[in-house]
Parts: sequence; structure tokens; C-alpha cells
Amino acid sequence: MGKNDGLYIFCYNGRMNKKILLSGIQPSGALHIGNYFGAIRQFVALQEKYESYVFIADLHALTTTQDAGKLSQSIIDVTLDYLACGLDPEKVCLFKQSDIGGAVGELAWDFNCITTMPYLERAVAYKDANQKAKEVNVGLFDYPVLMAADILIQDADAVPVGADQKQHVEIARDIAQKFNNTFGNTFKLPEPLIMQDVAIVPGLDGRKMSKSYGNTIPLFGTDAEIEKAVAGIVTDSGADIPQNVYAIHKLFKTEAELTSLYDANKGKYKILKDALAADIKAFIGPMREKRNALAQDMEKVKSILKAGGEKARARAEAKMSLVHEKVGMKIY
Ligand code: AQP
Repeated sequence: MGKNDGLYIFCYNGRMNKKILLSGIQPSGALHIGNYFGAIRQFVALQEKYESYVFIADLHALTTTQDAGKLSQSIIDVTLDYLACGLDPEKVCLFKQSDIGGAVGELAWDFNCITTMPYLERAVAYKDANQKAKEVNVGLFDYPVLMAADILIQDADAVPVGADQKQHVEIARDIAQKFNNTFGNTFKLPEPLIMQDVAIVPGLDGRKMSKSYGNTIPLFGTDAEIEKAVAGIVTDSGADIPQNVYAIHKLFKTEAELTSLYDANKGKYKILKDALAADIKAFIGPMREKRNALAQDMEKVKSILKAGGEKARARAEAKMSLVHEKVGMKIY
């Protein structure tokens, strides 16, 4: 590899290769509009510019979803969601994490051996889980190390995520640096890509929209589910403008468009919520139709995922061959 030039890497073979993008989402429940605006929209917008690898993080999901039927269904659902949101399998390698599970699990083990417990104890996700008084399993504690393996095994340059995942990308950089210092240059240092205006999409109660807080608006909910979620937005401010409604509305309309609506309806929370629900439904409608059409041919959808898994696994195995050499395991 040679000069790092904007979106391209100049290689010694004279070719300009696109930079590599990688990101994933856990199949651990229905995706919400926070996942869409914080992550998926960026994957779709950047799929032309980068050589893109987008995956379904089923190994990560196992830390919280320990029901085989639910996990299988969620994997299918997230695949349909990705495609319905506009990921084009001609441009993006779409795969399931467990399809390269052996290689990525082995790399996570290698990383575990150079990462200390106190360092991982500082991870925000672990602290959060502890605070919620959840019993933290070893998989959840080790989540950032597996995520580092996901990223580094594909030589990713850029990782589009919401702000909650920034620290995990920084952990991947630290681990790459430590491995490189210990065994010689092997891994690139990835950068998080965070869109500041949607870094933390707020939920119904104003906290970060999150499956585990139960404060979400489902991305592919029915009209009735969307209306019910919007009706539940907390509006106890007593102010002219219900802040939690406005903060979500900003995702769907420009501030200029919203000014006249909110000026004309000061304090009329019901009207404003109805307008928000209508805007969400109008936005989601075409994607929902596409999703329903895709669901008619599940064999095709599964074959997209399978082909992506084969491509991603081949890259991962090639990288692991280099890792074996670097750590001293390659003796024949
Ligand atoms: N509220 C949000 N605002 C912006 N981005 C968000 N993301 C999630 N919630 C928001 C981004 O979505 C991607 C997928 O993340 P994940 O699969 O790891 O799910 P998550 O972050 O764990 O989502 P939840 O809903 O918050 O799940 P729980 O409650 O289980 O932890 C990531 O890029 C994330 O930043």
C-alpha cells in the first residue's frame, strides 16, 4: 500500500483502489429510526464511494438473544431491512458475521491475549450494562474485542456508526496499534464516520433511541405501530413547542418547513404529533413496499447473503494467514 489519498488508496501496482468501509447491525429486535438515521442511511449514501462491507452481527446478538427462532427471524428481518433501505448487493458485500465466524472468532482470541481486563472495563457499553444491573456475560464484556476483529480482519478504513459506537472504533484502533507494535505492521487503523446531526437520535422519552430503553419508533412498523409510538412521545414540557416531538420531526423535514407548522400550532401537541406520524409514514411507505416485494422471494434474499459471506470469508482467511505468520504460528 502507498499514499493515502482522500477516498482512494494508491497502490504500488499503479491502481487506485477505493477505501474500505465496514459496519454492522445486530439482529436483536426490530430496527428503529435511530438505526436508520444513525447508521444505515450512511451505508447507503457511501456505497458508491467506498468498497463496502456491511454485515449482520449475529455473533454479537447472541450476547442478548438466546432464542434460536428469534435469532433466525431477526437475521432475515435485518437482511430485508438493509435491502429495502437501498443497499445494493451489486455494490455492497452484504454478509452474516457467523459466515466468517471461525476466522473472526480466532482473531478476537488473539486480540484478547493482548488486551487487559481494566482496559475493557472502561468501555461505555459494559458500564451501561452494569448500571442497568444486568448480569453481564463474558460475550458482552468482550464485545469491543470481537468488534475490533470484525473491523480489522477486513482492513476497513472507515466505520460509519452512531455516536454510541465511537468508543468501540477507538478500541479497535488501540488494539490494532498494540498488535502492530507487538508483532509488526499488520492492521490498518480505522476511522469512525459519524454524522454530527444524527449522532444520537432521541427516543420517545428524549434519551437515546434504543431497543433496550423501549423508547423506539420501529423503522418498518405498521401505520398503527407508528401512530402508537408517536402518540407515546413524552410531552410534559408545557412549552409551545414539544421538544421531543420536534427533535424527531427534524429528521423528516427541514427546519424551514417545520417553522410554519410549529408556529401555527403552538401548544397543540395532538396536531403536531399527527403531523409527525403522517411524515414518518410517508417516508417509510415506499421502503415498506420494497421490503414486502423482497420478502416474496426469500431464496434470492438468502442467496445474496450467502454469496456475500463467501466473499467476506475469503478475505478474512487471507488476513488470518498473515496473522498466523506474524504471531509465529506458521511453521509450514
Ligand atoms: N439512537 C441512535 N442514534 C444514532 N445512531 C444509533 N444507532 C443505534 N441507536 C442509535 C446506531 O445503529 C447502529 C446499529 O447498532 P447496534 O446493532 O449495535 O444496535 P445498538 O446501538 O445497540 O442499538 P440499540 O437500539 O441501542 O440496541 P441496544 O438497546 O440493544 O443497545 C450503530 O451504528 C449504532 O451507533
